[in-house]
Amino acid sequence: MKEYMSYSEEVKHALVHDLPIVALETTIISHGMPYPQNREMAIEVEQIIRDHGAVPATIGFMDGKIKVGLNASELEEFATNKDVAKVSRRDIPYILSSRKIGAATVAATMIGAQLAGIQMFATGGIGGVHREGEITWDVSADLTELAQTSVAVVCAGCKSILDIGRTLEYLETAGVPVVGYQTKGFPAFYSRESGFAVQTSMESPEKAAEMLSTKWKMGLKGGAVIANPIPEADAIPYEEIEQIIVQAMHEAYQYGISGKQVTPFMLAKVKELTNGRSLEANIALVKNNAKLAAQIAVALKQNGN
Ligand code: PSU
Ligand code: MN
Repeated sequence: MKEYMSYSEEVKHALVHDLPIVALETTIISHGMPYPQNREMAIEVEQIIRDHGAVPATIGFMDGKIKVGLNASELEEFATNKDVAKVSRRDIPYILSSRKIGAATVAATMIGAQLAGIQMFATGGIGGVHREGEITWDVSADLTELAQTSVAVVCAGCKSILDIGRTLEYLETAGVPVVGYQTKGFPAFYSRESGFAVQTSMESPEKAAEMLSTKWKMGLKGGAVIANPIPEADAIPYEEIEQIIVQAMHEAYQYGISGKQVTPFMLAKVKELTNGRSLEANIALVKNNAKLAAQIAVALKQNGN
């Protein structure tokens, strides 16, 4: 396995000295946002993690390696290269053996993080059960990954382009804790509320770290979702974004978009229909999640994890 891993100097140093580390995904950079906002977001998010006492490890696939920690030119490559594949669990063997460039989804980032010994991961939103998933069977591999890989994901819930109720049902069946950070409701990415409740609510990073460390000490494998609502000032009201999402879904259907193209198509469409406001909200919530993930990572190390 070691032959497939490659670490940045910063991450190598952190691993040797047992410092808190927060993993970050590359799909959000290559397929989730346009250039140059994607590169700026990636750089700023890494800095927020450092400012809160942890070390960032942005994960992607390049030259037959899982890169854990990217340098500036590698990051630029993920932000600009149009041929970056979107890599989830099933795509990892091919992307490594073909030595192509691939962006890691939540699922693939969790795999890379676990292989590197990283327990915390910050992103925007997780994938889930798509609307009409009972017909299309479009259920993100992020969910099966959360069931088996022991990495906690801090996110702003998931978008209502997904069927949030069924996504939460799936996570319950799979035994994945879903924790609301200072909230009793599961957030819907652009909006602070989805109308669905979380299983449990935590008031501090320390409490969240305690729960995670208990889970893993018990030998209960798998991840957890730490759902952190978008800051009030950046939120878009649910009803407003809902209409736009429905319109974007109609267009996706008309164009025959399917499979792994669905999420990137929807993200770009929603941005267009909100005149860029959705992108601003997206950037704000990722930053907010990076801060919380760093705080939990620090607390986990203080608990001896
Ligand atoms: N949701 C977002 N932004 C994203 C993604 C999801 O709000 O960028 C990305 C993540 O990388 C996630 C992936 O893991 O899309 C899920 O894709 P799919 O539904 O094809 O599994
Ligand atoms: Mn899918």
